[in-house]
Amino acid sequence: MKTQVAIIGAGPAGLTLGHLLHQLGIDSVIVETHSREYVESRIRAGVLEQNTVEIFRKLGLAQRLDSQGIEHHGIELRYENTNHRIAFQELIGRSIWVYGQQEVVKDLIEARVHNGGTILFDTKAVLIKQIETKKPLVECRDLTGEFEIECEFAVGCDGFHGISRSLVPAKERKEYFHDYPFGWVGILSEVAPSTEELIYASHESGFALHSLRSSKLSRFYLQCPPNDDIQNWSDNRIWSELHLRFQKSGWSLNEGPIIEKSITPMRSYVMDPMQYGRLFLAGDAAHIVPPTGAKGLNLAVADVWVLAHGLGQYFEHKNFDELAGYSRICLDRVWKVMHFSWWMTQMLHIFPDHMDGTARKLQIAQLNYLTSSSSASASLAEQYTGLPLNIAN
Ligand code: RFL
Ligand code: PHB
Repeated sequence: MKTQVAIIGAGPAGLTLGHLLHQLGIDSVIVETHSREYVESRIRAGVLEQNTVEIFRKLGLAQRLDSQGIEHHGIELRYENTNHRIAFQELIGRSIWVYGQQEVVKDLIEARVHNGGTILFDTKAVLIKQIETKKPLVECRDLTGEFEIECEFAVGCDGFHGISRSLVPAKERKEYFHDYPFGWVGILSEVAPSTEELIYASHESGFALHSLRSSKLSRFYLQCPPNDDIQNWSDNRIWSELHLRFQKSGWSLNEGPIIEKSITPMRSYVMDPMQYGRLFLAGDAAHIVPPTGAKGLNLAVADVWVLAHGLGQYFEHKNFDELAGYSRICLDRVWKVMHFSWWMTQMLHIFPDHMDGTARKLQIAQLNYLTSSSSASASLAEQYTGLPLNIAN
């Protein structure tokens, strides 16, 4: 098999890249180790930045997003039994959209199939060879056996547990790991949301987040100890912690059947550079951030936006300059987003060494400043709704 760009992974990064390249007339093949059903049902992100929505609209991929996604003009910060709204539209004139990652993935796959683009499901990339040459080879395995994809560029969009990153020689890369001393219990419940906007709650018992997927489906997260077991979280315990952490007089939380629950570790990772030879990395394959800033999917889309532009320049004008700047341009954004995600996380969670009381007082002071200063609120709004997208710097 032969193509211009071989893409490993049919998550948001790989699928969006496939569409961006298609629009530029560049041929690509996407290989995905799981089945279509599996990738379409994986419950993950829920918040899209305005930039991400605009890219999907430009690609003609936003019909369902525009009819079923919910535009939000702000978020609520809740602490000490009080609600404080950060009004994105009033502060900076921008919004976010609540639309589940699996819906994004469904839309992108459907449009790819409709455009006649190739996605090989149930096909694992086992090795990418010759990345230092002009003809990389992706070695794949499916149910029938092994085969190779000959390409001009290989792009690792294979997530945090993929193979691509490890193919960059250790001496050529620097890695930045951070583990946070807690995780998140995430649940999906068949119940009408008790709020119109997302609520980020900081409580002495730990962080909690009220998100949603539709008028009938609510999504919640609760801070839990690191390496906790989901067996420790009965439905009763989950609801009682949610009531406690969101408590505010005059407000009540609707309960309903819990249809999914799992635990996510909280950590961050960055690999620098995000390219080696003719192998490029995008999305979670190159970096992950704690989900408190709702940034992972959006960062993946921002990466491939830059990459597609560089590949466009290369295939149209044989100009390698933009591709050569890929890593530098992306990492500038990645570190700003890492900082935002860390900042939201440290402000809202209870850390195990917060026992002396000073750290909590400092958190409350930080929250009081943020919610009373329009400059500080605008800074949060600017980062949450998405920093401008640069394709060159
Ligand atoms: P993905 O989505 O992990 O996709 C990678 C794909 O590659 C496939 N793969 C392979 N295919 C072939 N051969 C191989 N050898 C392969 N190895 C792997 C995998 O099967 C998979 O299909 O990475 P991508 O595309 O970079 O997208 C990243 C996002 O999925 C991720 O950043 C977000 O889900 C993070 N995230 C959030 N991001 C947001 O922007 N907004 C949010 O509100 C938000 N909330 C979240 C989140 C992540 C969470 N968890 C579960 C970590 C909430 C949570 C709880
Ligand atoms: C979600 O709806 O899944 C979600 C929302 C906001 C976050 C993280 C996850 O910060």
